[in-house]
Amino acid sequence: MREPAARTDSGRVVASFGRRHEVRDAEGRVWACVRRGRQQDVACGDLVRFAVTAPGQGVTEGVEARSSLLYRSDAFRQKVLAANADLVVVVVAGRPMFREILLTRCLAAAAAAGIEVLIACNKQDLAESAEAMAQLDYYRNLGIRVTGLSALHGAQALAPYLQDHVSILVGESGMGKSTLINALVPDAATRTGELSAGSETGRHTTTSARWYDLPGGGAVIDSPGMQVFGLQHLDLHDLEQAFAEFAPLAGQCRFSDCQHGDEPGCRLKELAAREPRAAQRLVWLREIVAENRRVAHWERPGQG
Ligand SMILES: Nc1nc2c(ncn2[C@@H]2O[C@H](COP(=O)(O)OP(=O)(O)OP(=O)(O)O)[C@@H](O)[C@H]2O)c(=O)[nH]1
Ligand SMILES: [Mg+2]
Ligand SMILES: [Zn+2]
Repeated sequence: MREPAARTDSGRVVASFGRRHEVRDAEGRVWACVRRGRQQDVACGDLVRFAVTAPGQGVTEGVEARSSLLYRSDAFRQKVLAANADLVVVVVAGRPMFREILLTRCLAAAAAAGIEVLIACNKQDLAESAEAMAQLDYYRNLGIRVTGLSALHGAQALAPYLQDHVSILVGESGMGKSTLINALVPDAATRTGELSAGSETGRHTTTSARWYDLPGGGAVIDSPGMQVFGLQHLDLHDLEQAFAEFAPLAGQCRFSDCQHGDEPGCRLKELAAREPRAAQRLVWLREIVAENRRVAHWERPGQG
């Protein structure tokens, strides 16, 4: 008699925590899975195949080809944020005031991953949001969509952007990503209430990415707030293309290998001389390049 084949199943990764992840199968059952040893990273949003090892448990054997992959990377490791998303919503706010350098890095990561972006300026009920919205005019003029809303008073303003998309909310801690999820997804509240590791602070900081189906169609992924956003996987050419004001100028400097530093005839510096915000963003772009020079060659993760 032959051994019965080991049972395998497939599903969507709805939460990921390092080597462990939760996979939801076609019947809606959730499996606690672990990836094999040195296998590639598994991201929230991935479609995976897994071998059943025990009731409710499995080992992930393979990841289906991804339509997109958003990740950040530093000198030591890459961190996959979400797979198969087609919209990155960068959540900012006026209190605490968002840091523009992180917004810039989030936008660059999304552009490099080929994913549409939306900037959601939350906490419009607070007076400080006027200053935040004013700062965002520059991005609006670059053609990036910006919307203001207050998660505490409902997230309806966001719903039309999210409908039928797979979106990921990213941004600094405390901007209101999880509060937005709670406003958008009726039964989410119980699950966003996890306390942070330093739970004596009583703050409900999100510690892992999690997928939520939207009642009207589509899904939205909550993600942990970030302090830093490494872009070691992007080279100068990628970055030129990922900064909307510089992309049209790329390749037009006098020297074809221009680093946009002290070289004469630099088109990016010419723009920076006219536009202070572009000057600031060019400094940030060059900082990323300098960071990347300090580390060895970085392997890009595959698209699946
Ligand atoms: N006034 C005001 N406060 C808000 C609004 N949205 C969220 N907050 C508050 O901002 C704080 C942080 O909200 P969270 O939703 O936990 O922020 P987060 O972006 O998920 O933070 P991390 O999980 O740490 O990344 C909470 O105290 C919320 O009540 C808003 O629209 N207006
Ligand atoms: Mg959160
Ligand atoms: Zn140049």
